[in-house]
Amino acid sequence: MPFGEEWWTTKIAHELHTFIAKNGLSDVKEFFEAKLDHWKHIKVNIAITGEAGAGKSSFINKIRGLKDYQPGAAKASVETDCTYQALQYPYPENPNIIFWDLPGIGTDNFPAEKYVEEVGLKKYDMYLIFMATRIPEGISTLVEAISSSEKKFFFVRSKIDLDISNEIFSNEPGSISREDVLVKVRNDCLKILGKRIGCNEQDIFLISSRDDEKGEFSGLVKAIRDVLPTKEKRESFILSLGILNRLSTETLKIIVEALEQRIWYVAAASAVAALPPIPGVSAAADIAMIVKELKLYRSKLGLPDETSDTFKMLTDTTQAKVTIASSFVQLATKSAAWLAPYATEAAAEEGARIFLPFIGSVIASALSFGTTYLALKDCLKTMEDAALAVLNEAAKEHLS
Ligand SMILES: Nc1nc2c(ncn2[C@@H]2O[C@H](COP(=O)(O)OP(=O)(O)OP(=O)(O)O)[C@@H](O)[C@H]2O)c(=O)[nH]1
Ligand SMILES: [Mg+2]
Repeated sequence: MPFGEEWWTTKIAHELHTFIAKNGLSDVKEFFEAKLDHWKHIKVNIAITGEAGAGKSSFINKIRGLKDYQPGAAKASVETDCTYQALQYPYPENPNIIFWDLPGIGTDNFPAEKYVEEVGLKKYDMYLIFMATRIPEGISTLVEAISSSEKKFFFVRSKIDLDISNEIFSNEPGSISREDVLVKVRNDCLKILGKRIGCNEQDIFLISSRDDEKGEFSGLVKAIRDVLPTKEKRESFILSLGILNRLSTETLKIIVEALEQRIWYVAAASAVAALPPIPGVSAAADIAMIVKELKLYRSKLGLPDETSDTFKMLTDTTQAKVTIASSFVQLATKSAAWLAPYATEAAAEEGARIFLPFIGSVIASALSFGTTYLALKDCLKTMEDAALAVLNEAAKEHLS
């Protein structure tokens, strides 16, 4: 099914019908355009809590793409309990995504009962409970309170890089791997947490805020996305990720998924306007909207600018991939003729016709819809391949 089908059965289709019933067909384009920008206005509140000194502030800086010493970073320090009140740290790329650096639990300042009362747990979308070398005091009280608010939480065992170095140092060379250490630490956590609060393996993430490769940082990003309560919050969280967090293949895939889900909206918005067909293409398309979306792909996938030092350090093959991927934006800006092959493909697809009864009432041209859809899908794939090639080179560089 080239055009997917899931979309029409979701609540968006229902919303669209309601919108048309109320406003008629003339503003349908605005409906889709508003959907495309909606994620920028959605608030996501993520609470970071747990053991004092476990690495909460460092994680907040890491996920926001900031170094501990940079302006706006959360204060990270070897002194324990350096966070005394709930402080908010918005994403640099979207101030609506806020990480709340809560005080460490179980210190003299914050015994568990007082803690739950003071931090006001209900206002957050989900919780990360940090621990380092021990299970935080008062954890059962905290978990009970979070569970009763029907929100999701994960345990985060940070500083896994230190465990890996320590185990490698204490064992015969080559006898213990990163994976062995992860299994060992996870089992240790499970033994204590499982007994105390009935926690499962998939609720625990072992991370390093120093070194992505050593822990499960991208797995945690994906898990946070999956437990956010609405599709809008999930989209907003992923599309707002800082540049540093695009530096893993797993995270890149998650971002591509979020971008793919937008293609229906762009294709529909581009096709409802009843624009005159582009000469030589036979279909119509809203070029300004397509260019805007292609620019979003380029920035969200972190494709390096061709004048940047990063680009100059790439191999010829990867440079060529990045150049082709980036050229879509210029191509689309200069002339719409590049859409012609997609229009031919769309005309040959049965998929668009299946949706004609619905499309016919809303969209001026199913052919325009199919053309934009296939063009964006292809461009996104090419940009993803280029971004992966850049990542692979960066990984090789890191290892050498
Ligand atoms: N090696 C390593 N050190 C870390 C990691 N995360 C944090 N640290 C260090 O651990 C110390 C405490 O980290 P913080 O981020 O301040 O811990 P916190 O949980 O915010 O502490 P409080 O706010 O006092 O509760 C700092 O020296 C950090 O640099 C990690 O993943 N790996
Ligand atoms: Mg802190």
